[in-house]
Amino acid sequence: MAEETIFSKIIRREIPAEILYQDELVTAFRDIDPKAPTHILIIPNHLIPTINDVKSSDEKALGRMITVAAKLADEAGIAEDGYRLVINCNKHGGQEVFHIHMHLLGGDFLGPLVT
Ligand code: DGP
Repeated sequence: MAEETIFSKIIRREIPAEILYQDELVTAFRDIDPKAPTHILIIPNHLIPTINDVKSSDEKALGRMITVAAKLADEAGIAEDGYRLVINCNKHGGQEVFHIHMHLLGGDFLGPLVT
C-alpha cells in the first residue's frame, strides 16, 4: 500500500491550496513554487505513486487530467500561444512528490527543456 503524500491532504482540503478545479476523478491547484507565469498541478484523486504504477483502471482519471488541463489552459488565456504538460517519474525524471501530477506550464516562452 503506497503512502499518502501532501497531495492527498490538498484533495481533502485539509491543508490550504489554491484549488482551481475538482471533480470526482481529479483535482487541480496552483503549484506552490511556480516555474512559469501559469503553473498548475493536475492530479488524480486516488493515489498513484508514479507513472510506473499506472493500471488500465486508471485510464479514466488520466484522460480527465488532460481534458482538465486543456480547460484550465483556456481559462488562463494561454491556449493559443501554447503551454507544456509534464509528468515527472522517479529520480531521473525529477519527481519529488509520489502522487502522480501533471504540470501545466505556460504564460511565457518555455524554451526547449523543462528543469
Ligand atoms: P515534481 O518535481 O514533479 O514531483 O513536482 C512537485 C511539485 O509539487 C513542485 O513543483 C512543487 C509542488 N508542491 C510540493 N508541495 C506542494 C504543496 O504543499 N502545495 C502545492 N500547491 N504545491 C506543492
